[in-house]
Amino acid sequence: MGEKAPEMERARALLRDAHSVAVLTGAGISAESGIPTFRGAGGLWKQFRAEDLATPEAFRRDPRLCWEWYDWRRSVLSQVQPNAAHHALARLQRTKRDFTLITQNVDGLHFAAGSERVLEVHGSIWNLRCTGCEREWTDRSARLELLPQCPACDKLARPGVVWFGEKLNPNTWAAAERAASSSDVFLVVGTSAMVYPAAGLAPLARSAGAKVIEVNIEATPVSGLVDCALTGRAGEILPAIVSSDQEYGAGS
Ligand code: BV8
Ligand code: ZN
Repeated sequence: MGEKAPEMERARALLRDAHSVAVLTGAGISAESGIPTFRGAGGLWKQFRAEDLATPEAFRRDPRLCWEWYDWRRSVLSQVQPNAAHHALARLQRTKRDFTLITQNVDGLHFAAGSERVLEVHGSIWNLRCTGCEREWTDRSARLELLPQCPACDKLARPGVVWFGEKLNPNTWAAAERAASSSDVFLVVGTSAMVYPAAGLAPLARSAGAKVIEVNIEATPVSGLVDCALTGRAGEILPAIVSSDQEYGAGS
């Protein structure tokens, strides 16, 4: 750990002593599971960027191209596992009375690692939603029959995610804001902190009095406001700062 040791120790102590913890994760926490991040090197698909495809206009213009991207991502995700960072957060949740995991990721890897009640503020790639009757369902098949239709009304189905320009689910977002503003410690892991409103959660937590810890391989727009910036891979840092404390409520 070298020069990181004091900062790591500080982060470990902050997490250990916290009563209520909120965590925000982005694509960087899944990078070590082999999932390319949005803005990193592997973030392209064919010659498209996420911002070009993850929009209602792109879906309206060419639903098949949009679905081919999502179907490819689902097939890649169906072959990967959560990594040590996902598992460390699932462990941390079990040691805290008050813990909320907020993720921008749509990959479902936090659930696969055993985290519970995860707030998926940008939805889930495993959900489909009808463009006609709004019905939503989960389909975990690695490859979909394109173009998928609603089982109830036969209209075209879309990915159950939040696209750029679309509102986040109001209940999920309100829960995320509540968690951020009532946390003692707010942990931000693997996000470029560029996508709003999720990127506003760390400043919100800090203004409400939380200590903010950031884990990232590089500096981000929120690095200037955090109390503890840990530079490095989430898969290495999270297991080191999440002590294998007594599970909360165990033995009581
Ligand atoms: C909304 C789901 C309004 C789909 C996604 C100008 C200024 C401010 C805001 C805007 C603006 N113009 C437009 C907006 C709004 C827009 C926005 O913020 N745009 C950005 C690009 C400027 N936001 C929206 O449109 C949102 N909706 O505002 O609605 C509204 C209100 C009322 C009524 C109608 C509308 C909706 C945003 C949601 C978009 N959907 N995903 C899908 O996945 O297909 S966003 C997408 O980006 C993913 O969810 C992803 O998680 C998210 C954020 O990216 P990151 O997770 O941070 O990933 P990234 O690759 O960027 O960074 C990875 C990080 O990990 C890096 O920092 C890297 O260093 C680090 N890392 C890499 N490896 C590791 C690591 N860290 C640790 N360990 C490692 N090993
Ligand atoms: Zn329908």
